[in-house]
Amino acid sequence: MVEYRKLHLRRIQNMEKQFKRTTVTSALPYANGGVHIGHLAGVYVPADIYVRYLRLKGEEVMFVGGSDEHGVPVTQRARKEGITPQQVVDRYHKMIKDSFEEFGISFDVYSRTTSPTHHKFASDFFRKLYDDGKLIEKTTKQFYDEQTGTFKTDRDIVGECPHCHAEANGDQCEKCGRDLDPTELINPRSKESGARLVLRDTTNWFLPLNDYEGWLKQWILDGHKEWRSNVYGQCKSWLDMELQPRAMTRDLDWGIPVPVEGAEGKVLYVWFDAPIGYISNTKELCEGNPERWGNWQRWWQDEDTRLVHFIGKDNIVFHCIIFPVMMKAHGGYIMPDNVPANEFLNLEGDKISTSRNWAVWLHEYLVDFPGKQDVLRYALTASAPETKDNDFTWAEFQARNNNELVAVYGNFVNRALQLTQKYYDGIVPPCGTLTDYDRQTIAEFKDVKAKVEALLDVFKFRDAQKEAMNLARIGNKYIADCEPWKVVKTDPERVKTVINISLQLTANLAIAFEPFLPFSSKKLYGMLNVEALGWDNLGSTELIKPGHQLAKPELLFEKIEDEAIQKQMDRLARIKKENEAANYKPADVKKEVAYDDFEKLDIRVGTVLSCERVKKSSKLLKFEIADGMENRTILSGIAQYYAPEDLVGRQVCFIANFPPRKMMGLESQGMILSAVNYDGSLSVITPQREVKPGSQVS
Ligand code: B3M
Ligand code: ZN
Repeated sequence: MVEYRKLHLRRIQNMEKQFKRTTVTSALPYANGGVHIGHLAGVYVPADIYVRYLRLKGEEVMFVGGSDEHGVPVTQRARKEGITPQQVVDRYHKMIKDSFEEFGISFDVYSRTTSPTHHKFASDFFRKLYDDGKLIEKTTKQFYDEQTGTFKTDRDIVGECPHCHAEANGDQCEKCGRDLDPTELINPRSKESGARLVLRDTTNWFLPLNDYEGWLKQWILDGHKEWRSNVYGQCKSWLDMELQPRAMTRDLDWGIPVPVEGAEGKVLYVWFDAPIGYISNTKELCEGNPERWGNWQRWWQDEDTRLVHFIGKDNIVFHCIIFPVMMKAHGGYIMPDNVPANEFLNLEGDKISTSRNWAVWLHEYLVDFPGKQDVLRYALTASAPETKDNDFTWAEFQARNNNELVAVYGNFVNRALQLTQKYYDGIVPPCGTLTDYDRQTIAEFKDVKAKVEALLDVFKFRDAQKEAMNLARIGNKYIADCEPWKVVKTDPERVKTVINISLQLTANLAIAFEPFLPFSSKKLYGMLNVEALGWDNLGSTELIKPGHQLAKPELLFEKIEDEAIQKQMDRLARIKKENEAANYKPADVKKEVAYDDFEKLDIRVGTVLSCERVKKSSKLLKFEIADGMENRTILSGIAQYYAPEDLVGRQVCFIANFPPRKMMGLESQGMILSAVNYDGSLSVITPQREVKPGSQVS
């Protein structure tokens, strides 16, 4: 309890100011692919929990989302598929929007940065900075592809890494992990045409971040010490290095045209327009329903509004430094009050990667686990990467479902509802005199509201969800200790009290879990036959009135069987193999040898007369080989890759002039040749046409 009080106090100290409303944004995903569990765990589930929590408390809040539809990743995908960028974003915007809806991510607006409202808004924003002299014009040398007649951005350039000599992108080498500048690459080439690139002069507009350093230091380093340490730390390390002017325009043809005379063929930098998307999407929502939302300025320019950005850690600099400087330079905007960025979620020990398909895609998950949105929400929050990178494993997913949702939450609710059905035909019994134990139990669960709030207020979603689950643990213990199924025979009045308290606890669970597991709470309210209960009721013991008729109980969660998990593991194993095969690079060629040296080896073809496993060895097969002479025995370590009977009658190649060698007490008179596949598996070499046993290989 002490810990929670401390948290709460910290929160209150930070909130010297009382805000009237909250604008919550979550990163706009690039519309060049689907949504995977990494996105959900890192950004959208925590943002949604937070927003649902504020709404439940009756606070005024707007949840803004949308697709980021400009930028190089979109044009790359279009090129790969031979379609236009607009076709790419149309497809993925819909897919992403549908996934969010299905998982209950409750945006008030989900729009897109190709919308006319956004184009105009972002363009005007830029123009104001330009007119006010807040941008600097600079001519720099950029790589140019003479074949396509276009400038290339970092990610559209490949070349040899100057450090490890692997093939690397213009901005980073995946092999050695170093950040690169495209001018460092050896032999820089265009990803699009493969042409060698040349440097050419080009003019762009830069935001002088360095002019805002003092202000940033004061605002963040002095003013926001309460930010998560990963966020604060990243800001500090940026601010400790000297900030540089940063280009806000690009020589590209996909994006919002730069609204300046003579800037034809240039567009706004995607990281300039994307965060403005939060504002233009707000505007779109407000203009669609001004009675409900008021004007957009209320949400972005009113000092009484609190702005919170949910993002992943790779977006920290954009949301804590660049976007705030843009808004500061423009003038009139509020600054983010908090930026609860998460670290990364890995999948089965490996970094999630769209290009390697190493991900669990939401639309695929729903095919395999229909109706189980809350299970994924629960598992992802339980292992949310709040303070460090975390790992999603299917085994843990199954355990979270079976041992927590089913065995704790579901089990308690099911017992409470089933017993009411069995003893009282589903009619809520009255609560009689309380025992000390009842009082103690009630006292325990009365605390939960303060605990969950203290944690949610400081964005500790994992711990907050644990507290909600703890409520179900209290319930399970209570019912198990009270043993109503025994007591019913001796003291039926007592059972009424136990069931009543259990039902009040059940209703409390529906409230406490509502921000986390909205689908399950809805279902539970249905079984309790009540409308959703407000957050303020959390901790109350008078939520379900005696005499109230419950609906028919159903299971809240179902066990997930091993087969379903195995299917997912098989899928990942298949993807891993495909990736290994796709990335296979043959080993370097060995040092040169003279033909004479080759000639010293006597390689021959033989026919397998018999083949069997060597006892006590998992690797060795014993061959009898017809070699045109006296026949010979050869041992070969390929038992993992062949059934012995399949090799009988086949021809193989072997080295005939190795000295005999003892293995496992047997003598081997030569060596059978095999090809080593990319994954280390072996495949014996067979002549393409049958030849006489003993034929030489040359
Ligand atoms: N689309 C990058 C990302 O998805 C970017 C976020 C924009 S938020 C304004 O990681
Ligand atoms: Zn490298």
